[in-house]
Amino acid sequence: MSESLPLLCQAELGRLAAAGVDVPLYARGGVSPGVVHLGLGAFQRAHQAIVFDQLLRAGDSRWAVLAVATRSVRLADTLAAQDGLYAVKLASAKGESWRLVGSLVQTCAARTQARRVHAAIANASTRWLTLTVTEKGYDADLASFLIEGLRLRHASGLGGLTIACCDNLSHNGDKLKALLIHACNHDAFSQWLQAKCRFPNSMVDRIVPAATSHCVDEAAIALGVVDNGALFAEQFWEWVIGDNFVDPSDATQLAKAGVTVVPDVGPYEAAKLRMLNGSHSALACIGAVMGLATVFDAVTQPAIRQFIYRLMTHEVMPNLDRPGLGHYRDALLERFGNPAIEHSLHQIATDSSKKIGLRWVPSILDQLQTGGRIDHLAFAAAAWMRYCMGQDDAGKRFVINDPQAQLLGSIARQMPGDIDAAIALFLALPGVWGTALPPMPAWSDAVTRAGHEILHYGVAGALERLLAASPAP
Ligand code: CS2
Repeated sequence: MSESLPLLCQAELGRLAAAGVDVPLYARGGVSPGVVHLGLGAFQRAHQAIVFDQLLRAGDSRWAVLAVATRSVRLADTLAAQDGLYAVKLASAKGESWRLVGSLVQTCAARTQARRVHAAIANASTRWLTLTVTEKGYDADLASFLIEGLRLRHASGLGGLTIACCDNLSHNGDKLKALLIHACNHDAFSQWLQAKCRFPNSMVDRIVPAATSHCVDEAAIALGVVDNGALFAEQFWEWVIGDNFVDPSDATQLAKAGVTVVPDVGPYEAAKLRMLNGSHSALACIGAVMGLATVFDAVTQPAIRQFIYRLMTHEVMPNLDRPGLGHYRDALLERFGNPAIEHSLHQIATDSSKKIGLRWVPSILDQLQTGGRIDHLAFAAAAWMRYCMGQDDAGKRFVINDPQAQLLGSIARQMPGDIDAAIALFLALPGVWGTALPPMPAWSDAVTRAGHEILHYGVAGALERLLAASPAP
């Protein structure tokens, strides 16, 4: 069917608008981007790009984006063929709506067009540099790539940039700043970087599954165009950012578009990483070993839902400051249960070795320090180790996507033979638990116990036993 439909592009917008579709009507051609964004993933396109689209719709043309794909050249080309346009289907319990996003006025790929990106960073119209390159993306290569563009900017005598990390890292702006400063010599450029650029910390939130052909098919039906960049996302979104901008008036502009600008992002970021992302990682490992496919499939299992509820209530919330945590927890469970969002458990389990230290370890440490419960955190950790065996409880194999996949797989395969030794090896991996988690018998005993249960009874059986053993709710 879609073969006979036109490709989504600027020339189609008038017709779509006339048909009642929510489209961007601001001038897009020839606009000089004010934002250079690295990481053209689904998340940025359904989150930050929509905020900037909102600002552009309100008449502030400074938020047009040059979006740079850091991995796939193809996606940059796909979007360029559509004049940077794509549609997002936003779904909540109340219903669904489509929105066409126009803020990506240019797209390119870092791999093939590095000079273009560096020139854009050094362009007078550029005010912001934003990043979504995933947890594992913050390495020396990224630092030298950014520094090359920033050096050009400095050499041109231009002002600094607001450089915003929008990945799920704690103190993400501070970390990015430290990475860049560490990578340069102590010269005039590094002084400029420290004095003239700003690195706000931020908490970003919207559940956005990776794009599938399903999105393209639905967009064709709903909009009557071929949109090879179409996405699904939940209606809910949050962006809380530290009030730390090169241009202080950006705070007011962002607030107008629904962004929460605060002096200290800390409580929001900790709550989001530990409650949402921490639960996600637990759901992913437990659910995938049970042979389930999506977050919806997992959280609609009463035992898993109960587990996540208890994990958050007894082992995560006691250490957080964000106001209204009970409500936040209940809203999260509702978001996870959104039937319109097919969020793959294996997608979330991807790169777990880089996520656990941010999502579980702070709660583990706080609970150990206060003598609180850790049995659900330990169960999640043991489920991750079991996940690394690369097969579910019915024997179906799956691939481990992780920078340490080989090592993790080789340790996990020792579990059936010598579970205690394998768990000790997992717990000794410094890159996973960070230096923050010193060897602690209470923790290793709890994980080892959970590991024995999981191997002996299967994840579902072990979960029932855990729930039966601990007081309700
Ligand atoms: C998820 C996140 O893939 C993952 O690891 O936990 O992408 C999550 O969906 C977002 O952070 C929600 O804001």
